[in-house]
Amino acid sequence: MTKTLSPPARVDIVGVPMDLGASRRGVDMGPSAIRYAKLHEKLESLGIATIVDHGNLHVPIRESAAWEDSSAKYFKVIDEVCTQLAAIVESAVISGGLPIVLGGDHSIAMGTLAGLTRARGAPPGLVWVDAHADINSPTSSATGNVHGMPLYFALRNGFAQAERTVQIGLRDVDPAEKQLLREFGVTAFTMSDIDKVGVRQVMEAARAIAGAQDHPIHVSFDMDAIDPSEAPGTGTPVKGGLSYREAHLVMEMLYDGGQLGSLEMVEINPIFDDRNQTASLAVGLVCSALGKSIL
Ligand SMILES: [Mn+2]
Repeated sequence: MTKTLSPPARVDIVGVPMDLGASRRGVDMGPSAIRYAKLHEKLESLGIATIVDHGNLHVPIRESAAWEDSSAKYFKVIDEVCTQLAAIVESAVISGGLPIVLGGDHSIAMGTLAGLTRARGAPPGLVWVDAHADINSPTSSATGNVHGMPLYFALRNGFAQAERTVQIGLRDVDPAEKQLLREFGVTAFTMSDIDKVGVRQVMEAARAIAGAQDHPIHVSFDMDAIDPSEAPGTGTPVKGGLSYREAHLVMEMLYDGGQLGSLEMVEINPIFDDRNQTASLAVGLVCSALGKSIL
């Protein structure tokens, strides 16, 4: 490693209390849970000089929002919030900040990726850490839940490029999604791949693919990628996920690569959590991605 690395000088935090993309409610409390887990204090302790917290975006509540379309429920409302999120992310990047987006369900990734793409004129390299592929289209989705579709829309709308998109941690993928992953040409490392070669080799490949041509890398981290024994506070838990240390190694290796440009932590559901441990883990992972090391 020849690069001299240091934590970013400025980060821009924005919370998106969105739960319209999911069936199980409660992820709208994710941004509060992450802040209560001392996000600010821990970022300060890394030596980050400027921490700008934009607060939470306004997200209409389910009781007053309309479904409109059962193949992509609440899409219009979600899209409106994503437009606001994109504007904040775009201006944060232009101001020299590293955006940290706090979810909320994973549908908000559409807004984050749109903002990053507008700010830089090209989509970021994308490392998508998740138990699920989130690449359903409204026609392939069995549920109509938009949090299962953000990668589909990001790829289709040009806010992500398949050849620089890597998924890590998959273990629950719909048959139609397998087809869509192949059609788009997204690289996917399943939990089985991690079992066979380990996180280190997977992350070396992921950095090479997502970080090709020196593009900044965005990590979109769904907490359900982690094993439910470590991250119980999530709406769609699946057994056999990343261990505590594997999850940290993913983030540490993104920092070591020197190309991390933004991150989002999504799908934290305090209703299912145990004493806020999932949000605390999310804060620890953010710190690992931004340069916290053991020694
Ligand atoms: Mn997801």
